[in-house]
Amino acid sequence: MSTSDRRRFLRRSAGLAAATLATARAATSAADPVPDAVPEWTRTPGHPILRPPYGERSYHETGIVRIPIPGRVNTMSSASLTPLQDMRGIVTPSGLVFERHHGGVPDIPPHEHRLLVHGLVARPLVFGMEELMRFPSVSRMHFLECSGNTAGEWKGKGGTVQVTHGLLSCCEWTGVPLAVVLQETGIDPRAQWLLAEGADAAAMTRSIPIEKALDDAMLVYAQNGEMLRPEQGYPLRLLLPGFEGNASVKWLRRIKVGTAPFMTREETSKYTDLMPDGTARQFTLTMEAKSVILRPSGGQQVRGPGFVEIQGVAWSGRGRITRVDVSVDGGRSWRAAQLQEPVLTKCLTAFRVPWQWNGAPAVLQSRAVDETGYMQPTRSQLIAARGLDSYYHYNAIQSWQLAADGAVTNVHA
Ligand SMILES: Nc1nc2c(c(=O)[nH]1)N[C@H]1C(S)=C(S)[C@@H](COP(=O)(O)O)O[C@H]1N2
Ligand SMILES: [Mo]
Repeated sequence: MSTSDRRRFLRRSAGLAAATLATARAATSAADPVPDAVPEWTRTPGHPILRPPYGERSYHETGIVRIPIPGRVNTMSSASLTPLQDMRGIVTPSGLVFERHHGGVPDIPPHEHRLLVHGLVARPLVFGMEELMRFPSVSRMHFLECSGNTAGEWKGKGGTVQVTHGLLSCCEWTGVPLAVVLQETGIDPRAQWLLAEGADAAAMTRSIPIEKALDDAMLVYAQNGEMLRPEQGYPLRLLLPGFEGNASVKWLRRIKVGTAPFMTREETSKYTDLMPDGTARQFTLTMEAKSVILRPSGGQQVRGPGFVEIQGVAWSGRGRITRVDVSVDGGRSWRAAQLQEPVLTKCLTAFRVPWQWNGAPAVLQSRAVDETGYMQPTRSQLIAARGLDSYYHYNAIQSWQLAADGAVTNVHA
């Protein structure tokens, strides 16, 4: 076909497409004529491949971004929040995974990175990245939640689900089971706790129970199909599925095996929970079951009565989610939500409930149940048990109020 032939052909098929579309449109709305059914982007060839060679999302979607925790901008101990209100499915795109770092993100050349494993081991060993990547590997989907997630809800109220619950992500993580590496060094029968230390300026150090180290702890070098992002611990991080995010030490440089917890700064002052009787709990490492409705959620606008699919996510550090209930009347009555497969252990589980909104004000809630039978508490149950003086591990039922005009706001119900 010559160029002019092809043009003629395109013009003819354009006319055909216009006729077809016009019929389709007329069938739904006679008052909505189609001015030109073949738009510009159909009449001209699109971009060739490899522009750019590392792909980007549509520029129409670039408003979906991490945001700093309000009031904590540009400090070295900073955090950014996952835009949960725009999450579809359970995988957090790597560029939207929340960040929490206490001493900034270090720039580590992978070939210079080392992991030392020492203490109560038969053979203290130093590993480079190439050596670690030669071990048998494993890939698993797990959520990661900062234990400070939702802490603002104890006494205050965040506006959007990004602000209230955004210290949460879910990725496919690839690496070596920590147990495999410990088999290589050998561990002394007296070993009870491990120290994990980061190579960042914060030198983050946490104590890990030996049971966890030998169970599902991973030395992770890849995330969502590619090497870790710098802010997620490149080139190597610890991942402790279901544990508070803080213990998943990033930029991991050292593991020391010992007999007792190492009582680091993070576990004597920071990551403890002050109880109503004035004592403080230490090593509350497991993240309890929790859920939140992402749509409709705070700051969103429901456009008029009619069909609304209530969508959210649930997770538990103790295993699989077995049930999520949804209420549209502030917890007076509940309906079981549909759980989206796959339902994986220590992983986000997406849920949904179809709902016909009649336009009357409503309070939307979700509550998660995990395979241990644990049910996510109401806000008043949580406060009755914990008081109002602790900061971490807030996992109460979240309430979103839908007003008659469709506006959604955060309320404490
Ligand atoms: N070395 C090091 N590891 C760290 C931290 C840090 O500041 N330094 N922050 C911790 C905290 S508090 C959390 S919640 C998680 C966050 O992981 P992410 O930034 O990959 O989301 O990393 C943990 N690991
Ligand atoms: Mo954290």
